[in-house]
Amino acid sequence: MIEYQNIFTQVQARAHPHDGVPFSHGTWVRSEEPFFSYWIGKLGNAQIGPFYLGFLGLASIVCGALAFFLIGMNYLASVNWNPIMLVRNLFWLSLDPPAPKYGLSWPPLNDGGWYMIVSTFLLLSVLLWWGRTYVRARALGMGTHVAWAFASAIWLFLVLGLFRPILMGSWSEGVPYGIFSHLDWTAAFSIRYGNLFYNPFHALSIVFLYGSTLLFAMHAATILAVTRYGGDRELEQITDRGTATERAALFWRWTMGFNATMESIHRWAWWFAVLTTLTGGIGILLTGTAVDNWYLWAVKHGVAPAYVTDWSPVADPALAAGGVR
Ligand code: 07D
Repeated sequence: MIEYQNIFTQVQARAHPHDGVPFSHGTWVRSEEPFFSYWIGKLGNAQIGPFYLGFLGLASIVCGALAFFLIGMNYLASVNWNPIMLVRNLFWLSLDPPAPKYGLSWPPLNDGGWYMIVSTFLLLSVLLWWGRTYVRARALGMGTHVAWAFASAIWLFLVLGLFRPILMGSWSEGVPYGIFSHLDWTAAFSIRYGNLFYNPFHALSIVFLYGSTLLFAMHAATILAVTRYGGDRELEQITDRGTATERAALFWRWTMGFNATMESIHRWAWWFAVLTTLTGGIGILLTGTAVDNWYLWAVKHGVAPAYVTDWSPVADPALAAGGVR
């Protein structure tokens, strides 16, 4: 029994490679002979292939690779085409959006034009991959839950790079493509708009992000704890429930007073994950468009206390030069 435990399963059950369920309406066919990898089997299913890459997948990979390549070439150009400097400065290099003076017009190539081209390919790549998740799910006769969860992440991605810049009237509002530069952008964005912690949608997004990790840990731990009763064999748990599910449910009834069901736990997980980026996107869309300073917004609405200037040693940021009232 002890040998049959994942995630480090010692015994790998091997049968003939499985081609997968038949499907009719694919653009192309599944290709390549499937093979087994012992090490991949340590993490999940040991079988690799056969592969399916339809038009959407291939077009997405081409667009994504182009974006990646163009970012790399811009990095190289910025270090005078010196590959050593590319590696040494990799984390500091950045492909930046155009300057504010260009507004929503198309900037010259070396002044944000490459950024716009890369953004276009990146957007195409992400949207095409979304199409692939939708179409493949349909071809398998599945629901499209994965596609809609992915759409929630794409919503935040679009707010950051497309919708908000348009509402602000400038492509310069976009996020730079660089390791440290995007971190700096994030910190500067928070400070510019009066500390993002006071943005209630940022707070909600964190609730769902942290909530997702908590739910994921609880669900994963519960199922692993009942694998000895077959709890991880989902099919059997539905057709012949045995004692694993009941134990798992009872455990939470005893410790928490409430239990999710085998189905509802996945709905909880789906909603928590989806709401992270859904609420996040709303928060970013409101920033700079409807609200210019989240701290002052919070004071105005009684969420945060105002600075009491007669005894507080801290200067009221609203009174600082450039402070927005
Ligand atoms: C970013 C969007 C989907 C991505 C997609 C991917 C490719 C790549 C690559 C070809 C993740 C497309 C791209 C496939 C292709 C190549 C090369 C999803 C994304 C589709 N925050 N904060 C959040 C916390 C602070 C700030 C969310 C915590 C500070 C800003 C989340 C803390 C400041 C923004 C969160 C904290 C600040 C956020 C992100 C603590 C300054 C956002 C959720 C403990 C640092 C974003 C509303 C997510 C947002 C966001 C957490 C602090 C700034 C909940 C825990 C105060 C500007 N923050 N944050 O899933 O939605 O992202 O805000 O301090 O824009 Mg924050």
